[in-house]
Amino acid sequence: MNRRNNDELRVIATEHAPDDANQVADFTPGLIDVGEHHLCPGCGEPIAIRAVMDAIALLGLADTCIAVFGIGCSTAFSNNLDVEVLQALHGRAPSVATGVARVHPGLAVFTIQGDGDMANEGLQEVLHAAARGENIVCIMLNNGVFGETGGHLTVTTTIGQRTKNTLDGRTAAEHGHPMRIAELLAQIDGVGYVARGAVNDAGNVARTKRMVVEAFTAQQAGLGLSFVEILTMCPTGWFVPTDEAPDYLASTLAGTHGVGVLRSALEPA
Ligand SMILES: Cc1ncc(C[n+]2csc(CCOP(=O)(O)OP(=O)(O)O)c2C)c(N)n1
Ligand code: SF4
Ligand SMILES: [Mg+2]
Repeated sequence: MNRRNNDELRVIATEHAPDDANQVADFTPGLIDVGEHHLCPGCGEPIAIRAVMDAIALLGLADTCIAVFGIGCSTAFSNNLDVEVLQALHGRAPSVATGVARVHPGLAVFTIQGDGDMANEGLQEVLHAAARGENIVCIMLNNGVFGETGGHLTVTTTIGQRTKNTLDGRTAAEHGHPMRIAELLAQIDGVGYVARGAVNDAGNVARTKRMVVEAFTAQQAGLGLSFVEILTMCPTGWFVPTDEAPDYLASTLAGTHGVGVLRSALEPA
């Protein structure tokens, strides 16, 4: 496979981004079969995955990428994607991705995991993959709950956040402190890019897509592990009305897990 260098990828990304954002004809996602899925109305995960797919399409990586999914609500959505997909056991996606990337170093190998999957069930997997500098992109969809199994707390649940087993809100004294996964990974040598986005409004969706483009750009340039955490709405697991979930995300998760680029080995544009 021909690898594109940083500059070529940046040209592709900047040439397409401004116009595409305004063309109604381009609203149909290229790499998502928009047929039925059974995620809840108002769920942020399909929006986040669309941002990932749009970034892949933009960089021309659709035919040379492999997704490795963890276990969570997003897992079923992998059936809607027009890219190659592998399924990992709970928490193990970075290790599966490591194997694929080492056998096929020319591919754009990436993981999609929830916060429970990556940070509770398998935190060591991503930490060690980062320390080894595996040339993969890891995406964590962070809704602060184990959504698929009923909305109980994870290690990213914020102080005061109501979950199925913290009905009066998480307290540090009883349930421990939340962990900031992007900040944790940003300290590790071997990491080429770390950012945290969100999908609770249009501006954040656009920003998140740019982060994913940068993450894959770093991966294509061989800069080591790239990580993008994406804050997503889970109205069902949060027990909030669907239309209140975007604001709830801003007032809970985003207060602890701040949006922005935390580390980048890419040369400034
Ligand atoms: C080894 C193992 N433990 C537990 C489960 C049950 N399980 C399936 S999905 C899930 C929650 C995943 O939560 P998260 O990763 O945050 O994804 P979300 O559903 O919130 O998108 C759990 C605990 C499992 N499938 N395998
Ligand atoms: S439970 Fe939450 S994460 Fe799962 S599909 Fe519903 S809204 Fe999305
Ligand atoms: Mg979750």
